[in-house]
Amino acid sequence: MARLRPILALSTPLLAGGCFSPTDLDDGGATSGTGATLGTSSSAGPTTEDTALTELTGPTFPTDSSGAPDTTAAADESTTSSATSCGDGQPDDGEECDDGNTNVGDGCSAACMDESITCDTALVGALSPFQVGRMVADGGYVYGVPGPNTNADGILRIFDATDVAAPAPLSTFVVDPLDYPNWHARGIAKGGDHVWIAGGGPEFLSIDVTDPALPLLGDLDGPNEIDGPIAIQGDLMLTAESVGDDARLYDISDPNSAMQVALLGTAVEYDVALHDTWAILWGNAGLEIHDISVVGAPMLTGLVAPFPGPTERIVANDDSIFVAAQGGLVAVDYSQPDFPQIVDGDYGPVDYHGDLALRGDFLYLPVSNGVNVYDVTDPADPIQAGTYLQIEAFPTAVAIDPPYLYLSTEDGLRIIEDLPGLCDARCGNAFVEYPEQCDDGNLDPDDGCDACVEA
Ligand SMILES: [Ca+2]
Ligand SMILES: [Ca+2]
Ligand SMILES: [Ca+2]
Ligand SMILES: [Ca+2]
Repeated sequence: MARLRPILALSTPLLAGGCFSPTDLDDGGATSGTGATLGTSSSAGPTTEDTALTELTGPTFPTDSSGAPDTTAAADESTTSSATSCGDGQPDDGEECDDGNTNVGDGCSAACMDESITCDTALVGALSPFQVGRMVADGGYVYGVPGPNTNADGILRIFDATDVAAPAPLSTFVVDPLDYPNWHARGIAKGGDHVWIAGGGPEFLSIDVTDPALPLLGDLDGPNEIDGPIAIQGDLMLTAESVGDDARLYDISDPNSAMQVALLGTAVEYDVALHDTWAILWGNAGLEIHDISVVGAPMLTGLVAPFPGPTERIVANDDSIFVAAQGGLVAVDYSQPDFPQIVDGDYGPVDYHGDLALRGDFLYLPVSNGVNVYDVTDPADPIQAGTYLQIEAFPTAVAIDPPYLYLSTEDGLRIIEDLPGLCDARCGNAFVEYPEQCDDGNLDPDDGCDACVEA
């Protein structure tokens, strides 16, 4: 079940540009074969593949004392062969493997790509119990707070997932409960070495997690008895009140001394987002889009109101804002920020969505037993790019720290890898990965599948 990271780590240099390019490769074939013998995969035929690849690391290609393949014996052949030498039994530059043939389905494709390395979604780690309602993940650590849907305390919990196969609780941080008896941390964000939390009690606080095992108080403002969301982008932090009537923009270039630079918003705000020069608020007044290109003088530019609510979470990219609402997902096109429009898009069955994640044009949408992934390049025409629906519990929070997606569910933490947007398709590995239309294992353009596009 668990797949070894060294396999994908090796493949990383191959991924730029999406499809296979022989010039992108160094001589990683033999090492790749070694990795494949250690891992397991749900792709077709791993057993025979592993056997074939194991042979590559054996006597056929002895290595010298430095571990590099000894290519002396094949030198004459190499100098006389064409640029395409896949199938000659020699793992040349540009080949991940070469099993001496150009057959597909035996572990080494006709393009000499390792067929066991695929964007084949897998659960790689789990931890239970794991009680958070909002979380961020960064550098192998997961930071969680109770969030809006639990009646829990104001404790920040930090988990060590540097070994994704064995995530474990690491440390906790809590403000003095005598000072803040009803602290209910709702929002969490991370910038640099600090985690920022918004919640009842302090308006916000920053926690230095340079050493995640020893979280230290950075800054604290309040008490304002609010229960709000929070967003960070660069040196800016935006937080809001869910019982008050404004949102506040802070300069956090000194994370131990946040400076308020602007007030914005016109109503109770349930969630906030920062993207590029836009501050986006969702609240009683609807969806507000503020231009913060002059941070000290934000300007309300666009408004969508009234809005179907209530809402738990908003996320934004260059053109779109996605709103996780009770009743389903709503997409708003704000490519014209002064004229934002709700767009109709089919984002699967109407479901309750507690959280959302967005990475580039890929939207990760928790559903009742897992997560769906959509390519939202056109928010009105989302393309379901992948899915992981093998969790018998409802996800309450989601976070991304590539190459992993972290899901907090009713029965614990799940760590999932190789979802679209986190794993780049490789044309020629004989495995159809989004957005490929086909992959016949070769790079031959004249056989109906050319560059993984159906001819
Ligand atoms: Ca070769
Ligand atoms: Ca082969
Ligand atoms: Ca492929
Ligand atoms: Ca082809």
